[in-house]
Amino acid sequence: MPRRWVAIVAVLAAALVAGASPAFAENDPRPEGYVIVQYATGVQAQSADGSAPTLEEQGFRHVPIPKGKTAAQFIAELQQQPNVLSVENDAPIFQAAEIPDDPYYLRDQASYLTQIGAPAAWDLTQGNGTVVVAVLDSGIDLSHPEFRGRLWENPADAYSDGIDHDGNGCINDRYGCNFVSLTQANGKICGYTNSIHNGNVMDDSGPPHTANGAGSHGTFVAGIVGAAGDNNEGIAGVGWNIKLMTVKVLDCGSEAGGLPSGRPFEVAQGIEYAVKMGANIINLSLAVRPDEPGADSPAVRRAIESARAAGVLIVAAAGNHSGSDAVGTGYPAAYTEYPNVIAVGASNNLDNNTWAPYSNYGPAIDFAAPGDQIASTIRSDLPGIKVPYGTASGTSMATPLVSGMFALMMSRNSRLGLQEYVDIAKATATPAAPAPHGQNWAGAGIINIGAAVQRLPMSISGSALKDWKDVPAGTDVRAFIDGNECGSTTTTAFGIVSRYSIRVKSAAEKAGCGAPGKLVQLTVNGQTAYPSFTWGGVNEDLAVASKDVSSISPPPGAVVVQTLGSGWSNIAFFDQTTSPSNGLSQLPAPWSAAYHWNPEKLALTLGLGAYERYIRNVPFPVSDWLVVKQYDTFWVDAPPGNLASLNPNPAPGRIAQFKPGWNSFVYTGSSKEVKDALSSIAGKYTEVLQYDNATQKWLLYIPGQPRYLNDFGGLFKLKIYWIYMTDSAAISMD
Ligand SMILES: [Ca+2]
Ligand SMILES: [Ca+2]
Ligand SMILES: [Ca+2]
Repeated sequence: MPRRWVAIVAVLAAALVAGASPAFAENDPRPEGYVIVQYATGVQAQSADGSAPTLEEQGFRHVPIPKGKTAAQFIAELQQQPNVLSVENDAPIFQAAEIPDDPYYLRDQASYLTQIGAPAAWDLTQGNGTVVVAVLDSGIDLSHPEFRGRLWENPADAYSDGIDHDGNGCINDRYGCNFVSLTQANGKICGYTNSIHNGNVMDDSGPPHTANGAGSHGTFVAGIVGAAGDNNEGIAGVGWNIKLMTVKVLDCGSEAGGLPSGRPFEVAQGIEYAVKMGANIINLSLAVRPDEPGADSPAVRRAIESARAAGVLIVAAAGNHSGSDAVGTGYPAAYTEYPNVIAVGASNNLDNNTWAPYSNYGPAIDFAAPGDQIASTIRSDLPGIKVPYGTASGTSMATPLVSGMFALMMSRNSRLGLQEYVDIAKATATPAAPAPHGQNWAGAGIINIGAAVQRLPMSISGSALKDWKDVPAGTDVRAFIDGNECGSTTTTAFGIVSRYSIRVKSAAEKAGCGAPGKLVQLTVNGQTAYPSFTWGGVNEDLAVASKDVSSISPPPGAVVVQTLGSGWSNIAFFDQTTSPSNGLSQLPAPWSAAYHWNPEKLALTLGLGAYERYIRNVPFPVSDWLVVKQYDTFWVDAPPGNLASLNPNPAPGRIAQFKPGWNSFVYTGSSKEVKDALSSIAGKYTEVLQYDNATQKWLLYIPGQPRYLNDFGGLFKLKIYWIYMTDSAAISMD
């Protein structure tokens, strides 16, 4: 066992004994507190495949401290057990990082939201409902009009029958889950009766439990992130249309001062739940004083790691403790080793966004955001409330502005890596003025949501092809906008499928590059690739996935050249209708015969379809192919060489008629992927063949089978194809 923990336990135990209230402890069945025990399960913190095991799989348990024992005694007992890896008092208090500002008024938000560029961001995106922000707090007023249609829901367990339908460890968690464990304090003050994880996530922070009028912490934080905007009601959140997951990890306000509070294990479980249920961002407007023993919790660390493995961003308040001697950053914002933990300090937006004197500081701070007199939603069920809005100050208020920024960024481009969102937000932040203490309080600076959203790249991915066949790994793919190169990459191989993923710069990143409505043209190996793309407009996602692009060999020019091989060659006739003796005279000699497939000719043994033949210089009836028409195809045993014909320049709308069975035809449309060229007869053909005269090999295309199993992927202008039809049909070629 690491020696460090023993020391922490000793310090904690002394603190707890001093703070205990024995008058209630004797007969009260509710535990005074809990310890976090990690039992040996053999599960490593990081499994070999990179997936993170759950807290439970790692052996973490929340164990009530038994009656008549101090935390120190209980911990000492547990430490004697051979299967206990670690045990810690779950004592540090996460306090909501709010500075109450009573009474609540609806105030103008425009000043601070303009300072951080929110209106410019809304010009590009107002957020979309695929981005989920989990608010780990005191709950949310689910009935507040500003959250209508904006609450994340779990349809698999949207009941109230006491059964955990989806087996996720939380009963009837329709809107989220409540992880607050019963204690004597929250039992008395909040009226809690059990520690069962359930879907009761209504915000209960504030009066009548508190004396100072503070309350609605979770509802307030949620409104800053995602209250409905432009709805003629109350205030605007940063993201108007994102989804809010309600995870209750703070109680109603049972600690001194009436601010909602919780413990590390509850926060760890809340993080784990949010990750499991699909949150993209976790907002933690809460912090443990950095000087509190045990503030650094192994269970919270493991939960942060699982979030990181799942690509989930955790945006955490720096804390409001700087007025004390506790210089430093509150936990979990204080973790610097997890790139997915974003620590947020508060700026005083009423004074040029200088350091807000309550805001913790230190090396961990990544961003600052306005924290003073921020307007948001409050509980609509509080007594004496006329309008359910108010203002408040604190890093609790700055933090959801940052969460909202990331939610808008993810709405605008849903497929960037976490680090890129963070890097762009840092690159676009406004530098902050130094604070009197001289230490880092704002990280990269004051967030600029509009600049961050404007800078986001477009991302396009799929397979890179030439003539609808995969190109080799390492092939060059580039993006051009108005002739400016705005991105480049090379292909990678995924088995025998080529993959590309290109990041196309915005005009904010590189002049002349992407902006709404701009045409994005890709090239594969220097050749124009199709289709092209359009830079998305308002509320469109700049991430485009699974879009195959292909360069296409150019069609013949004035002269069509056909290659003859050493055996029988399959040749198309491009001149005007004539007799075979005349029309075939240009073939290199010597040759003996030409065979023309007629799908309607009765064959003696094979049913419909047979060859008509022209034996060189031998008349009817030995030769029964009497007329050679433009675009007829035939086989001939002429010697190897090239056959040049004038391009017939086929008019659009030419029809090819097909009969059941095999048909041979010259494709005269523009070169297209097979399925597109034959889309009008989809389901009526089962195979397409092409004969390569030079190698004397048949090339096969079967509709619906994977691209890499087909020998070719497109129909090309003025090439010969054989098609097997199950029905009569015709195609019209462009
Ligand atoms: Ca459930
Ligand atoms: Ca509103
Ligand atoms: Ca950080």
